Amino acid sequence: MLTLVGFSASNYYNVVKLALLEKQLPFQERLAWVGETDPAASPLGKVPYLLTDQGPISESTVILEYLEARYAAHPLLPVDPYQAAKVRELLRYSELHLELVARNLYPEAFFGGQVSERLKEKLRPELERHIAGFGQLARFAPYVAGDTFSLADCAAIAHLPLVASCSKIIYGQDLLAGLPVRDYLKRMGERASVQRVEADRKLNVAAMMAHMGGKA
Ligand SMILES: N[C@@H](CCC(=O)N[C@@H](CS)C(=O)NCC(=O)O)C(=O)O
Repeated sequence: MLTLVGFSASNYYNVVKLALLEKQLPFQERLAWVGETDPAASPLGKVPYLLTDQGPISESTVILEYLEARYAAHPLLPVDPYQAAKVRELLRYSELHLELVARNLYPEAFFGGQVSERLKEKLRPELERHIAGFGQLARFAPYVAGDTFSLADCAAIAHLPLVASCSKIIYGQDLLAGLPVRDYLKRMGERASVQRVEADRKLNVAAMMAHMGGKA
């Protein structure tokens, strides 16, 4: 049995959870907050990680690749190598060029901290440029990479809402508003997998705030 370790408020955790649900794989979840992870499984203390019958794997995209290679049913990557590369490209853009840049703003946007004005000013044009690049590649027709649900959707569904809401909070403007992201996310919200992840996320955000409050 596969075990996904981490917490449901984590967008990276949810990328993998969406893939597990979409592939209809049996799995269990084990709650581990940051600071409670197993260093043998995730040396940098990050979530998620996956426990498999052969051992643990950390890093969400590596876990996705493992699941695709190991479990052929309900594929989330096209067979054609070029089309598969285009899916991976979009996945990489949403993770590396959108989420990881926006993540610098999360302390102020979501956790009551502060980010310097200098950093905010530096990040805005970077985010705008990266969003334009992402927009050039994304299809939203109806899925982010085209006509088939793919790994790129697992990433987009988990990451794009955070990029949108944090840019709105920090800059007073949803920097993704020029792309059809809202309609896309609404469409994706009709899927059972997304509904489960979203319900679990909401419950876990409340638990996470209580957990963090307890630590302060
Ligand atoms: N590159 C990692 C990123 C995972 C990540 O940053 N997870 C966050 C929670 S959303 C975390 O564990 N943060 C704690 C830390 O970085 O120490 C992946 O794709 O799995």
